[in-house]
Amino acid sequence: MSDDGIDRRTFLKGAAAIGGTLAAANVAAQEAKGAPAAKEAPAPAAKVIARPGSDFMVDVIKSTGIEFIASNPASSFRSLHESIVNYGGNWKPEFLTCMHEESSVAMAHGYAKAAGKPMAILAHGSVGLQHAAMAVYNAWCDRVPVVMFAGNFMDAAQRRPGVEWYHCVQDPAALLRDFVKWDDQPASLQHFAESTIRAYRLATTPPMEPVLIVADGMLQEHPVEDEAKLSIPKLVPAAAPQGEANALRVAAKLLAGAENPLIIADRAVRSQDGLRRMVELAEALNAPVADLGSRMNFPTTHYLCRSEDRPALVREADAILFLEVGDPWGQLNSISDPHHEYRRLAKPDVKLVHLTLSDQMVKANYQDMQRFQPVDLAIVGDVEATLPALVEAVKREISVPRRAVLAARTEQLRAQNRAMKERTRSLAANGFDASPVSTARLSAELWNVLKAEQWCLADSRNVTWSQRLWPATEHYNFLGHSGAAGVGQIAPAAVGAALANRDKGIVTAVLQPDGDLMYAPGILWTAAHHKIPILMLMHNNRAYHQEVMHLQKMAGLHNRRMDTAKIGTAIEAPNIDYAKLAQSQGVWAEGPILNPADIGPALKRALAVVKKGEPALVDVVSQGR
Ligand SMILES: Cc1ncc(C[n+]2csc(CCOP(=O)(O)OP(=O)(O)O)c2C)c(N)n1
Ligand SMILES: [Mg+2]
Repeated sequence: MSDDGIDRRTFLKGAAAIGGTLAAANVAAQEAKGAPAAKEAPAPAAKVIARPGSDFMVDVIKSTGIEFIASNPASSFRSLHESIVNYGGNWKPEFLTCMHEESSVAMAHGYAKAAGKPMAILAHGSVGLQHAAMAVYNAWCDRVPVVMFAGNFMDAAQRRPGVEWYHCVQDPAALLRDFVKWDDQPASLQHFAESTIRAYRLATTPPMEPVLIVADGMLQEHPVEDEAKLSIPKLVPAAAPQGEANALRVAAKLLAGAENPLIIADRAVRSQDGLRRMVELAEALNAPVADLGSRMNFPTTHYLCRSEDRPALVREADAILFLEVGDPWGQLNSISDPHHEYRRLAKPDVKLVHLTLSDQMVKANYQDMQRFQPVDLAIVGDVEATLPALVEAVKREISVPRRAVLAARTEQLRAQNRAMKERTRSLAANGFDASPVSTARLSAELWNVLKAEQWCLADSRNVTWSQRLWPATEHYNFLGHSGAAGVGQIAPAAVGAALANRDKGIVTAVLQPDGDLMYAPGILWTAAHHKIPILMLMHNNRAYHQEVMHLQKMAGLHNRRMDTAKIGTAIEAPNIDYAKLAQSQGVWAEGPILNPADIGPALKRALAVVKKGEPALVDVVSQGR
């Protein structure tokens, strides 16, 4: 520990000459929240730095309004860490202890989708970012903002010998550069201020993406030299890019004149207003909507919601409007697996319009751009920002007689919607009382306890029944999925979402796959420690089930035995006791449950815990997917 080490704050109590008022205000705010009062001052250190650069960094971070900073602690940012908790009063941002850097970033991923604004993470520039990488990639593919800071000592002459060298890196961001929107390694405090504000604005301007700022260790630990010369630029959010007016007019004409128009939405909507505009657009055209589910794009209660009929609708369509669809080619074609046979679903002459920002965010190495799909009209624009003008353009194109023609479709569309729901309900009824428990039963039991609440389901891809069957009308109901299907994201992202929803009275739940939780189960401790009320219902199929299916498929292809498909894919012998895993980390938990009749009562008890503001887990031994 260096001389000016960990105790300087309490020693200086009240004497922090510069910025003292802000510090005092923050401490007062923290004490008002019930935080413990400062302990007795220890003996003074030999040399004191009253205003380290990291205090100024905290001022910069505070100026963005970021409320939380998730981190696994590390010496490359020890000064910044100390400034956050003492100078900043551990309040906006509040330090969240994570047990893995992947958890920090995935938490921030879920938080951003639920909060509609980013939070920060803090990591070692070397080993920390290496751990964080997959979660950053998930956020990148999901177009979600995360503001990342990394510690590093750039000046080799100042590094402590030994471990600090292993933990320093010439260019920390190199590791992530293929999947962050921007990064910088500032050389001065003023540079840090400007780059942090720039990074925040870039991250939150659609297409939203993660950004990384390196906080140099010497800049953090050295005193601020000339405070009067430092300034923090004002953060002004940029207006999102809107599709060009003429192009919207052409699109509107094409859609209004189509006999079988279809809207396919993916990462389209992020607010209730956006959801309302989607309904206006669909109703104006009386066109069915297939929601691919990366966001909550359309109310599932609306008769035009036809997500499950998508292949049939694609086959019939003479015009398709893609709204920020990650994989348009994949909507029009299918490839059989494992034989790789290509089949075109759509008509050869279907007219295609794509409103998207995807062309603005392409890099060469990672292939999240998907197969190239030519379209008749490509419009560069953010869907949410463009919807009002698009709705107006569509309404202008529809004459009174045309409106009557479109209205005549309603009865058939309603009947098709009812038939779709009926099919899904009867599929869900299969094996409803089975043990291990069916995924449809898991979803139904969860709905039973959530239906009286304002609710959010943090992941809606691993088990799809909820999105297919639950009546959802609010933009916060379904948060979509990880983006890149990098496993290990669901649990921490759900905890991040629950943190964002905590003060809004929204109950956050997750159907939690076992394999996903076991990547970094310490997220349970983070939820308990920080009192984050997540309702976790384990989808414990005791397997990496998707991989079981892949092995079976390969065995079928090779005409070989299938009973070996469990080797390397089953998570049994021994079975993991998830209730104990959770309890050992301070989380209320029950299970393992085998009888489906026991799920409902356990979930009721769990909900009571969650409504008290704490996490709860119910472990159910369940079927594949
Ligand atoms: C980081 C990472 N490693 C491996 C995979 C391959 N993979 C895809 S699905 C899956 C199984 C996940 O198991 P679980 O979370 O329990 O979900 P289940 O398939 O059982 O529903 C794995 C390992 C991946 N997608 N990401
Ligand atoms: Mg599993």
